[in-house]
Amino acid sequence: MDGRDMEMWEWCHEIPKIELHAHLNGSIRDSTLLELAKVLGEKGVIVFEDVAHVIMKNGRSLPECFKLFDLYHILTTDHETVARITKEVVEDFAAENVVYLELRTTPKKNEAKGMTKQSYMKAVIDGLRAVDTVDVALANSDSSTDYCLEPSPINDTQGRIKRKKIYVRLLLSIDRRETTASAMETVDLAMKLKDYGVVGIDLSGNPVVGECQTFIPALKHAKELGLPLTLHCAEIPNRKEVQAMLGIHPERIGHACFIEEEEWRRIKSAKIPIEICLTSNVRTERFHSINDHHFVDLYSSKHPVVLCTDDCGLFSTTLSNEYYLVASTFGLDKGQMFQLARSAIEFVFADNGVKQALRSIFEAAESNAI
Ligand code: 6MZ
Repeated sequence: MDGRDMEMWEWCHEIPKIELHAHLNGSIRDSTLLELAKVLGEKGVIVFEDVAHVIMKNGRSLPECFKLFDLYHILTTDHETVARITKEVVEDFAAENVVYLELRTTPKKNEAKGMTKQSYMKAVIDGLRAVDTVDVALANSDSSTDYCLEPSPINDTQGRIKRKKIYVRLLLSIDRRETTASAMETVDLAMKLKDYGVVGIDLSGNPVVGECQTFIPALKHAKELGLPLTLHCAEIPNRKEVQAMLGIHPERIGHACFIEEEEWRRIKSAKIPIEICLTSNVRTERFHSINDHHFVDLYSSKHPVVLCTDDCGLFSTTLSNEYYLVASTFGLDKGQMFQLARSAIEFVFADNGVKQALRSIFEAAESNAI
């Protein structure tokens, strides 16, 4: 990296950013995964050396990723660990100046650990409350207004940053492997947890598994309840599924790697924002290189897009890195990059009060950044 690249790299780290597509279990620190694997290795549940090798491997196909998630879920199946990884993931995003994080996770049942979908989510919320290196603005369970656990201002009177602050909201994921009844349970749980910062529903999971008729009823149920939807769409070619998904009018879609012309027309006329996950798509071989990614066409045609990490642990990336990749690959200047980061405010699922707060954060940062 030469001096100019380094300067851009640092700039991408410094600017405020919004993360809208991050899976909790895909965002765990490698060091934490290794530590958890070591404990399970000592208990004889897994063979540590085999697992460590898989965790540290660089570059994975899409099927390998889903095998790895099954392994991650073995490592993270108790309430204490779920709370710990949530806390760490939020702290890591805040450390790179993510000011709003919509974190998604699949509520899980595990009878052996006394875990229900609801107790899993309680552990996630406990993890958010345990964050202490930065201020976390969560939804207040007593009223619809935000509260900050330690309400210190972002800037002191001289405008210097005192303590970082991050708004966090949650999306509950439905895994494509689930039954309709289980998916419905997740939607009902999301409604129940609205006062705790749950703002919508995600559909994710291995795209080669499952049939859309199993999860579509639950997504329609979410829509009827007024919960916004973001769907993993066209990670592999599957026209029938893409059409079914567009039929329920999702508020956002993720990936959109294999979309036919006709469906693009529908997406573009409805202006559905696309969550762009560059590193994830290239690592899982959806595209040969970043240069071939559809980001550039969407950006050029002014279609709403937001840069995201997907699984920053699994793919060894950060949101700052995703911004740097766009600037260095497609030659966007600082003004364009800042505007790209700021435009994501309009696609968040949080309420207008949060959007307004985010607008102020970007406005305050603009004069220093450009
Ligand atoms: C589809 C993905 C994904 O929910 O246990 N997930 N689903 N495509 C992807 N692209 C690579 N990355 C992650 O986080 C892990 C789960 O998120 C979904 C998978 O269902 C995975 O098991 P949580 O916190």
